[in-house]
Amino acid sequence: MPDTIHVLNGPNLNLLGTREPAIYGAATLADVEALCRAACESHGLDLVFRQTNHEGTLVEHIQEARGACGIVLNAAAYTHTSVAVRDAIGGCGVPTVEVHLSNVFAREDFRHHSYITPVARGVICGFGPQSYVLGIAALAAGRTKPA
Ligand code: CA2
Repeated sequence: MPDTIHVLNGPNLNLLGTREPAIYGAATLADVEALCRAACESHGLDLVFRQTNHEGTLVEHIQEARGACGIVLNAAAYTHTSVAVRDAIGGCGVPTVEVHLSNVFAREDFRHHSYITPVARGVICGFGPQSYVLGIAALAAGRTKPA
């Protein structure tokens, strides 16, 4: 468990690669998972990769990551709305990198505010699926080595 990264995805990300390719690219969520799996393998880490369209389920996925070495979180629209997701991250004690496929700061004003950022270790956005790979690398680099 301490050598596991949880990559958690929020609403509508199951549709990746099927619509809005100009914003989100052509990769599917399965493609993103494959990239994350390869990145974790290269760092000697196990991967749990999950997606949900439901806020409460995302909170449960965060709670279930307790004891992991890190969370890479794309909370999608809940980034901009959810105190519950923020509280779950703040309370779980797992270093979390907030990621976004798109550059949220180059988009609508309502995407400039994140409830997650204040409780995240850092934020990576705008690099498509590579945002996830960079998030995994950041967590692997900051990992406490076992004694
Ligand atoms: O850029 C990101 O990764 C976002 O987290 C994606 C969210 C958006 O609400 C955030 O502001 C930024 C939206 C995910 C919806 O993904 C879709 C993918 C294909 C088709 C429709 C939606």
